[in-house]
Amino acid sequence: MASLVLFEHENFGGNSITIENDTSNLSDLGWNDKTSSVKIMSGEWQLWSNADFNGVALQLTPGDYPKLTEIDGRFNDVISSVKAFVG
Ligand SMILES: [Ca+2]
Repeated sequence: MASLVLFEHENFGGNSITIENDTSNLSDLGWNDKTSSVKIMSGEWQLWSNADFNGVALQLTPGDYPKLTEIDGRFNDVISSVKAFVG
């Protein structure tokens, strides 16, 4: 099963939430526009800036990403939906 953990602050700080299913609107979990760092536990994931898998996306493989803005400067507190990528 694919899973990832979203963190409120950089370097895996603040609150966190583990997600194992495609989530089209993180608002449903009280987690819209909050994520600043991510751990991809398994699978590949697309992290979208808007709900319903719209906007701009980051696609990440398993690993630790302590500062999303180092990957893409637009990605501080913008993630609104996440989807496991099936290649
Ligand atoms: Ca957003």
